[in-house]
Amino acid sequence: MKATSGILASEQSTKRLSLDPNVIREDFPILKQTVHGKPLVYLDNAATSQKPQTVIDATTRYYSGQNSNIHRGVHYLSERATHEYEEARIKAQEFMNAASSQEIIFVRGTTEAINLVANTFGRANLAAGDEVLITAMEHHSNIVPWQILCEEKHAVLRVAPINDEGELLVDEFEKLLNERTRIVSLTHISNALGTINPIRGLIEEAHRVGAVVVIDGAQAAPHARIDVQEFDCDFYTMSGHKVYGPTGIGVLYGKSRLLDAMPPYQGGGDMIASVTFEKTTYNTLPYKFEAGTPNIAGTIGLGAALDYVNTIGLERIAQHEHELLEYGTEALSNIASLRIIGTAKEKASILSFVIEGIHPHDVGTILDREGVAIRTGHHCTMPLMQRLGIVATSRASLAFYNTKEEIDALVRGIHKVKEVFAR
Ligand code: C6P
Repeated sequence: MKATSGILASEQSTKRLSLDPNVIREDFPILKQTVHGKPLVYLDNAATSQKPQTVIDATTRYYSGQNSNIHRGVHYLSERATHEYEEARIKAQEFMNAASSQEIIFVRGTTEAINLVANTFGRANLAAGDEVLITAMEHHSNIVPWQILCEEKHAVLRVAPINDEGELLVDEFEKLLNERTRIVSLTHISNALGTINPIRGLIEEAHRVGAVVVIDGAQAAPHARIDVQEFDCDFYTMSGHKVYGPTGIGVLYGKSRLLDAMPPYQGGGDMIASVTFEKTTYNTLPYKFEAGTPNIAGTIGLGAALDYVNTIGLERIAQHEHELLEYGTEALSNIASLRIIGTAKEKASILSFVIEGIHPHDVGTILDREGVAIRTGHHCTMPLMQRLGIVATSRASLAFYNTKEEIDALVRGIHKVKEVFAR
């Protein structure tokens, strides 16, 4: 195995309270490169975050020394792979503070997690005239599966509104809850705005009318402590690739009482207890929802990513990212004709903005020539863009390995964009 460097080495020698991104960056080989002759400034972490060497090593180790199918073989390699895969489930359970590892279902990511709930719980429990409540700031992954379900069941999709700052109007949300509300599905943190929703109170209100609550945690897992027991949510989703793990792996947490009662999602190997041509009985949790050979390497990589995040500590991550957010907000606020989109009081490290007279795609393209990677467009939140009266934004999204110097590079790049368009 590779010698320990970066955060792991420094953690072994001293327990730091504040976080030094320059130490942490040593663990991320991709960050050392130049792009168009400039040092890479990676500010597209909400789309996907970069991977520490320990995650890369864990997946390489699996393929070079353990590769085998799981839950099937009696041979050495299969037993090792199964052990590592199930260890990752325990790590995910601890990361989300789920009561049992049976409540941790491995899926491809948040998109699949929400589709799983819509297709199983939703299909089994929704009837004509029932309602599903979402919010105006949802990602398409938390809109379209419910639209499809409502169309099929002749149910009604309701949308709780937001204010111009990008905050959920909690009173309006509560007014929309009623005895027909079966499912409430909302994001913990908005990917386009950074708004942090007060999910604990919202879940409590939704439970008062007997609704089941799904929380889209795609943007929350890398930045905030997840405690599904404290939240008391019924389902919670996360994507591995946003929490420094591999792509193609994510987690659906569900209360075991609900998961037990739900029909399976996909049929195939591993999800069955017995099969005859007349009748199939299903496996116990969580395997009932994991049909076919899963993403074993990705799951093991996710386990390594969660270990890595725990080593740094979510409190320190949140503190550093908050400092970056404040620094970046002030720096961008001082740029004439730039408007920050999403100014919620409770906000994660996302800086979305528009510049008068300049299309976000042009901003992104010119910044790229400066080595600065941001995302531009509607961020898979077209209805949100409509609500805000814009078509797109430029979005810089920050991670714990980002530095104030990188925000300075973003600001210099934005000035360059403005110079180009002033000509
Ligand atoms: N948002 C972004 O750039 P998947 O693709 O399944 O891992 O996650 C989907 C998803 C669901 N909910 C929220 C709040 C999200 O932010 C995302 C992914 C990325 O903002 C890619 S569109």
